[in-house]
Amino acid sequence: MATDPRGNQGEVQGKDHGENKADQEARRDVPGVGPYGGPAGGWGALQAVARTVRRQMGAGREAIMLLRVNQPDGFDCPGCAWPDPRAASSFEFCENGAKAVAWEATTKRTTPEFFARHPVSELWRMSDFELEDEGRLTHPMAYDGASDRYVPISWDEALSRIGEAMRALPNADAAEFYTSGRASNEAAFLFQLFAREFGTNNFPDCSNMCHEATSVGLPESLGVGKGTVTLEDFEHCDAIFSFGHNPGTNHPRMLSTLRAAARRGAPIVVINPLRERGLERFLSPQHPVEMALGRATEIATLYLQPKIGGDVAVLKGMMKTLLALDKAARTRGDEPVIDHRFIADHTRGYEALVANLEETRWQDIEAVSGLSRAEIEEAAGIYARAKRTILCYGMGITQHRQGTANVQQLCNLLLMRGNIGRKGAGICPLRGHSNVQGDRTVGITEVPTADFLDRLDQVFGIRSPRKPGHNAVETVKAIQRGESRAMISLGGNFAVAMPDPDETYAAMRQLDLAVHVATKLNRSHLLIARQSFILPCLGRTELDEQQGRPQSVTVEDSMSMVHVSRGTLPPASPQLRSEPWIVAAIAKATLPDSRIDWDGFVADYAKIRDAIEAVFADFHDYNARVARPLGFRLRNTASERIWRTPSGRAHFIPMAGLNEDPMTNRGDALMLATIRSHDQYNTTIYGSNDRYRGIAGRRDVVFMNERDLAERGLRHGDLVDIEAISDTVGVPGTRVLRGMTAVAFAISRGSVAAYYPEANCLVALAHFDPRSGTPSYKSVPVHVRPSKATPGAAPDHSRASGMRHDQPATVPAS
Ligand SMILES: Nc1nc2c(c(=O)[nH]1)N[C@H]1C(S)=C(S)[C@@H](COP(=O)(O)OP(=O)(O)OC[C@H]3O[C@@H](n4cnc5c(=O)[nH]c(N)nc54)[C@H](O)[C@@H]3O)O[C@H]1N2
Ligand SMILES: Nc1nc2c(c(=O)[nH]1)N[C@H]1C(S)=C(S)[C@@H](COP(=O)(O)OP(=O)(O)OC[C@H]3O[C@@H](n4cnc5c(=O)[nH]c(N)nc54)[C@H](O)[C@@H]3O)O[C@H]1N2
Ligand SMILES: [Mo]
Repeated sequence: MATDPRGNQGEVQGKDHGENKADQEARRDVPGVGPYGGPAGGWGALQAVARTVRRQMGAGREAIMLLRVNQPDGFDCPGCAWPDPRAASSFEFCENGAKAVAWEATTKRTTPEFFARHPVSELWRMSDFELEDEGRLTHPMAYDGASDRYVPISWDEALSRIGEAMRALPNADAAEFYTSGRASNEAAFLFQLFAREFGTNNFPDCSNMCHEATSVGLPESLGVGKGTVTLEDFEHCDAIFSFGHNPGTNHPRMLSTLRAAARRGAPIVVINPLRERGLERFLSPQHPVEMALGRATEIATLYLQPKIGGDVAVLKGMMKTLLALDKAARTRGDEPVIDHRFIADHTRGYEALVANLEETRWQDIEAVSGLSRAEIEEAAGIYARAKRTILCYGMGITQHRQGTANVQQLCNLLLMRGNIGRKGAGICPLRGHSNVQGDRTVGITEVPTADFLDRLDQVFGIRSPRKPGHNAVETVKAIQRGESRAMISLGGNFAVAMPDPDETYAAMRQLDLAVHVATKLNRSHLLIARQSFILPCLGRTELDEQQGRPQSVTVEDSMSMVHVSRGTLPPASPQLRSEPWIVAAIAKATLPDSRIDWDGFVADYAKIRDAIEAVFADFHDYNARVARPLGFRLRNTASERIWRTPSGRAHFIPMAGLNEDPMTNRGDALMLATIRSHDQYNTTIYGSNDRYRGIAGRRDVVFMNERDLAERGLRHGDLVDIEAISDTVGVPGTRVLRGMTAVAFAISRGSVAAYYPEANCLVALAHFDPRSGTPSYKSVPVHVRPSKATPGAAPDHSRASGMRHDQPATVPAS
């Protein structure tokens, strides 16, 4: 579709910002909503950091600390999994990385006195923002039913009660071990070792809600479950394609890489239903001259806005174009457009793909994608001319009912021109949490391979269970059925991150035991089980000393680089323990006859790395290699054109039809994507601005195309209700989000977007990709109607969370 340029002009209209004149005439004044005119980055980014830092830490501490982010001798940024540049000689400025660090290193504290003042029923009414904004947890706490409060408990007593409750479970599979992707390799390895010695493979983890479609899709296509490119490849590529991710907000350091590519003239093609500022223009705070002159770099050469869920149609259209271009080239006697040599030598399934493409009609491609054939051919032309292409993607690809198939169509496109396994080319899934990839590598998976379990058993003399465990959705189901009775969470905010709070919250309240290893208080901790514990842990930024010696941990970024992270700040409280310490302590309390030397591991984390190396061959010389300034890269066979698939070749895997969600495209339904604002980290809400989308001081908005509004008799600024169309996802029940404000936005026809986690109440638990279990957070069929909510009614935190709407913005608009 042709895009509405609104959102590209003028300034954000916040409390103290005027609105651009033309816009004022074009539409009415909606508080906290206005176009954003600047590029991504720039002075606004610096100001936003300064404010967050001041609010969380006062002044002083931050400078030294921020300088240590992503430095060889500092801690790994908890912000995202984008890799560090090779020459990490100077601090790479990143607004959202700085916010993440400031949020953890805050001087605010959630103390036992705070818990004494507020019963859980009262905490429940606080917003997610307010809960975490109390600051760092300081003491182990246990829930006391008589007073409806969390009360302080000693580590010894907490551990002994947890151990006892774990041993009282009817069987090992009644326990769930949740991991959020911040845990280090060391903590995660001990966690999976404990669970497997205990006897289960129940590892729901944040990856199940995130890149699971990648972890399932890529191995079938390429024989590895990870991206194939390195940062260096970006210096050599001739084109970059970006599908369904928003780096300006979620991987801000990637903008420097995109900027460099754009400056050397490499075309960047964006496929995204929303106009995202970071993909359009970027003003680098790293470059003083650029900043002083306000000279932003244009990022996207071609920005296509398909309908939500239209990517397969776009990809098939591009591949169809390649077939036609190839035919034409060969008729002319020119160099072929398709790499037939590569296909013959390295792949399987090409004929089936061609047949599938030939039977796909352009009129269907246009209808499903919402793009014209000419637009898709333009994108395909750029791809056909580039010798080396990198394709990047995020949640806009994975979080659909056919997320896995979606990922595989990306591989098909790349394989057609041999764009895997050579310099300057490859696939680049943008991972979420800073160590989500590493956690997987060291064994956090509900479907472990037999080889890995054999090796684990051999090294530790244990007998790991062979039965596959639960992923995140299966965990909720198992709890609902009463089969799972306990959950230990290594970080995260499981219940708020999952779909359908009505179902998920109720399930969590049925547990016998809930243990939360956490840095900050969140809503999951308030879903009280028969016994509930909060165990406060050290964060990345903090010094971790064991037996008087400072310890470091290791993490793996999105490009398989493993490196050291060492905290430097004094711990937020003397009662904090490290994650490896806590995991080992729970293991000892649960398994008195354990065969594992937990104390030895905790005394020296290098021993944990030795154990990881003993189990995984790819970690050879782990301690030595990780000691190098930038660490080392784990082997990625696909990037060497070694295909670890059953056939020993890369596979073209066609998908039937074009619809990423065959059950849900219906009549006048709109398709809703739940997305992140610029002021949040998943369920952690830093503030209520979404600067690049022109939103200030609120989160209760739904982004809509102007014509979709008009068709429904709605206007920009109207109060609306969003109702999920339940029968199409095969689940009964009503899911409504009331009292949202409709915002006219540069989003494709038929598509709407609202913020996660507020909109999670619209996502049915049963609506997920059956191949990977990834919830369809990005394709919820909905109706949008005039609201039945009472204007000014208090927001309902029993389901929707986030910022209180009547509360002033934490951070004023910038
Ligand atoms: N500051 C910050 N950084 C983060 C996070 C954070 O919350 N805050 N979260 C971290 C985590 S865990 C993750 S997984 C990543 C997430 O990073 P992203 O993958 O960027 O995540 P989302 O904000 O969910 O948005 C995805 C993008 O997909 C687009 N989209 C929606 N539906 C479709 C579709 O059908 N097709 C296409 N092509 N695009 C679509 C949306 O418009 C949006 O631009 O970021 C990580 N980094
Ligand atoms: N609707 C919708 N839902 C989604 C998504 C979406 O796009 N739309 N995205 C999904 C994705 S991609 C993901 S990854 C999940 C995220 O799901 P999670 O990873 O479970 O959620 P987070 O919000 O990252 O977790 C925040 C909490 O982690 C704890 N924490 C922070 N740092 C540390 C630490 O160092 N150690 C420990 N132990 N705890 C710590 C704090 O207590 C904080 O409250 O959400 C998913 N849910
Ligand atoms: Mo994620």
